[in-house]
Amino acid sequence: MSTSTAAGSMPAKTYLSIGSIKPLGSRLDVPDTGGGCGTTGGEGKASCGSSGGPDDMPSEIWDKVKNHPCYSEEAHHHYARMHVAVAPACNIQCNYCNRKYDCSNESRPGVVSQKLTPEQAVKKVVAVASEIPQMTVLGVAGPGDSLANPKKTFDTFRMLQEQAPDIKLCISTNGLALPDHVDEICKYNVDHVTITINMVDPAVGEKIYPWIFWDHKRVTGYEAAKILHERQMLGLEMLTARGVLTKINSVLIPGINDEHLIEVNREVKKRGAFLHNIMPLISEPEHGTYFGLNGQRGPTAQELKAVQDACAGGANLMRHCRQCRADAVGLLGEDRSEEFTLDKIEEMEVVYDLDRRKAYQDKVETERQAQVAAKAEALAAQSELAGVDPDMKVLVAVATEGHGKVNQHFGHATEFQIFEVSKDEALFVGHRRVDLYCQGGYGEDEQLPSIVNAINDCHAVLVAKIGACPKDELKAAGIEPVDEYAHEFIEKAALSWFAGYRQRISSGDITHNARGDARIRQGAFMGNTEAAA
Ligand code: CLF
Ligand code: SF4
Repeated sequence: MSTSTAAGSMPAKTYLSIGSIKPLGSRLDVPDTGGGCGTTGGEGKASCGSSGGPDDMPSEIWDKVKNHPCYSEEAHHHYARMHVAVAPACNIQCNYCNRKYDCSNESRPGVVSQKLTPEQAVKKVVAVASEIPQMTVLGVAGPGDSLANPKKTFDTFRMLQEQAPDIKLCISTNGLALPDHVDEICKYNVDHVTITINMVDPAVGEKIYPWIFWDHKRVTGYEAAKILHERQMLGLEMLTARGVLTKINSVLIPGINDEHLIEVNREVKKRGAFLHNIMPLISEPEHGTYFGLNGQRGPTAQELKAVQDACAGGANLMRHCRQCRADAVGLLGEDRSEEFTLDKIEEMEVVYDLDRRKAYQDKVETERQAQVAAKAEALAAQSELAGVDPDMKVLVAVATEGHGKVNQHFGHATEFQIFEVSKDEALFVGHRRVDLYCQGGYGEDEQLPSIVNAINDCHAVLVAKIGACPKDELKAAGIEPVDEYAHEFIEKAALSWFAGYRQRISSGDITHNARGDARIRQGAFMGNTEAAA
């Protein structure tokens, strides 16, 4: 691990702390020129890229995003993605990355189980696609940088296109080599490219990147950050000009680029980015990263949300990212990679049946339409109530295992989805990882405080079922456990609960109190543990 003197130096420019960011609801004054929704998505929507539907954007864009779980929040409840770890090398060093772990651009810090050759990767993708018909996207996202390994990345895409033409191709890159590969990206019909952009000012960048490998030599400090910045902007502009959808990932590093990310949002929107995904820094000391070893902390849930909210009105925001492993398989909140090791694939009978995949996806679309209709119905039922602030917004946590429904037992949840509910909207705003409460049939009371910490900013938790003991403890912590909407669509359930909550306030049964902050859990999420199985 390289250590950077630059990372400890004072900034040339000082940015405000997260605490001084504009409050919820304030909007950026962004120019009308340039991309984002203006050229590639729904005009002027704060989050149309991530949560919008066909009415928000041109049909050709909707066709590209409607079943991509990262580019459409709605899709992520129904469709899966997979990554193949064919790109081990990297051409830069980030202070939040340890080479032993997955690329932090796109990954939780957890070792990749198996690095793959392109041939092995294609075999794995076809096997997964035959087992999981809702798997619609293949991404190359590390464990290094996809474009620092261009031959392996593009060989994989070329072979896959021949064998499974219906699967969308996606890459994630730090952007340094991007301008050199735009032609190939277009040649292989890669419709979705993620660029990790943490700064648009090299003075900020030199605190994040100790070095880059450029023009056959190592470049350090301000000069390195300047080159990286210029290449990222050029690559983004080239992709926009060629009609490729781009998503910008930014790692929020408190005290280094927090308020600066608002400027990043503004600049990438100007250059046509479709989505901006602001992710929390993960920096546990045991990961061995420069930041982790030097006490750089990640943001709290409120700090992350404050920056995301301050960017509303700029480039469309993605808030449902799970910071996946470079070999992740499944829906965004789950990881089924263990089911598809090379050994297991050898024993599987693989039948790639395009018609079966299509039939399954048609069923998913029907379910999705029902979800949209249920939300519209619940919104129509909201009304003004005497004595209740019409602008009231609260957060609710939801236990779900997919299909857009409240369909998971409290004790089986390894994450809760967080929705911000008002009388006008039920908006997905994030997720919180938690330790399993139910350990092999009995409740683990020691886990409860950490679960409460993770959803401490929520007024209610919606679950399919919950035992008496956690119910009492949640109530004592001021979080209302709700199981009466089991197996209903999430937004409808959240809005129905909220209508009742407002009714209780209006009738004087309860008083509305603000909630506290919540902790974003650091570290690797390993999917289903033995206890869950
Ligand atoms: Fe993978 Fe990334 Fe493509 Fe998605 S992930 S390469 S765009 S298919 Fe998605 Fe995972 Fe977040 Fe990435 S949830 S880390 S944004
Ligand atoms: Fe690590 Fe990815 Fe940064 Fe490379 S680009 S140093 S692999 S986080």
